[in-house]
Amino acid sequence: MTSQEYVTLDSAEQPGISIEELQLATRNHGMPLEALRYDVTPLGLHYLLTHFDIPALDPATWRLRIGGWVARPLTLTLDELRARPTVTRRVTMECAGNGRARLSPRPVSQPWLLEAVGTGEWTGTPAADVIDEAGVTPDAIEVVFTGADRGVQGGVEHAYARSITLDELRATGALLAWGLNGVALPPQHGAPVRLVVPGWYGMTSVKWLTSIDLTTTPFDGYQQAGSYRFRQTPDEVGDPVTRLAVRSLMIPPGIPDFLTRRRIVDRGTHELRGRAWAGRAPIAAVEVSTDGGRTWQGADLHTPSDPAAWTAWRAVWHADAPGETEVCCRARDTSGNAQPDTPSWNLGGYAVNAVQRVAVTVR
Ligand SMILES: Nc1nc2c(c(=O)[nH]1)N[C@H]1C(S)=C(S)[C@@H](COP(=O)(O)O)O[C@H]1N2
Ligand SMILES: [Mo]
Repeated sequence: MTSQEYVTLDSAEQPGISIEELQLATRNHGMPLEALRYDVTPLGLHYLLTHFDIPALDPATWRLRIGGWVARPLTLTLDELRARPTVTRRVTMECAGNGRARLSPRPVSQPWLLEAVGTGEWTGTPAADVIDEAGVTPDAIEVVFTGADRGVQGGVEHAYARSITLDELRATGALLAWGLNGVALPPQHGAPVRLVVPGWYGMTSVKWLTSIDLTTTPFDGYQQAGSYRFRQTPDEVGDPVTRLAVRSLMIPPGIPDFLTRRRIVDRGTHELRGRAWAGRAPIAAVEVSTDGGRTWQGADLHTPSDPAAWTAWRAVWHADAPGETEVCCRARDTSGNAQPDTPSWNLGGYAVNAVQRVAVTVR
């Protein structure tokens, strides 16, 4: 069954959020959209997604093992890793499930509305260089990154692990990161060391790294083969979820109503501001609509501080007519990928990047 329907949360047909979903939502917070004002998301405002429990790793005894199809398996301490060439990059990270909570039927998982995004200033060393030091053997095609956190999902007990092909790993400039926004990685973001893969959905950026293994066959762990695939039915194999779909979000204008979050703005001229990002090509354009999507105007773009970081945009809104309206934004990238008006449904609720719509009362 496929439903393309997109409902709002106050619709009578939308079944309520379950206690299980609430349990996940209180553990995994989003970035309040007013924090789109910061190019680098302040610590504590970056979204969080942790499948199991945050593990306790002692930086003094922590080791990173690099093995599998390598010529010289390595075991590195944190000090040895930190002594390597250091890179700091601004990377926009987004959870693949961002936007799934408004799908109907709603995929039961972390019920993200739109806030599962943030931009960190990540400090680390290129993952490909460490792997090259271990010596990639000719048959190796993939790199499996394993975290210290364990749990059961889909009936399978496993440590959180994801793979990426060697070619993609090199192309993205992925980092083994020990720093975030100038401080040591906080526990919730993967201390002491995590992977950060620019341009890819967050699930690839494995936290609490313990091992890196080169393989000659595609990885079939739960988080790779059982999850993060575009499927309409559970028995399909489905294409894997990979790079970030193009998306723009705005700082909700005016002031909110506490419970409904409906916005209230005074008649007059307002600046609409937000950010846009895409994992396949740079942002080419952002447009805003202040009449619910009937007419659109171009926004001014600001060149991103890093190719992997979001693009700031702004537009002017002359809010002349009192009453109810919807303010919307949409982006497209230089390859012509654009945000759809309505999302396409998939079983996991991945890459749901439809146009953002914010209900506003002009008074
Ligand atoms: N070890 C481990 N790594 C993980 C996860 C996890 O649960 N365990 N969650 C992934 C997912 S789905 C996302 S979206 C990002 C979130 O990173 P953050 O919590 O630092 O924002 O981490 C990824 N890395
Ligand atoms: Mo995620």
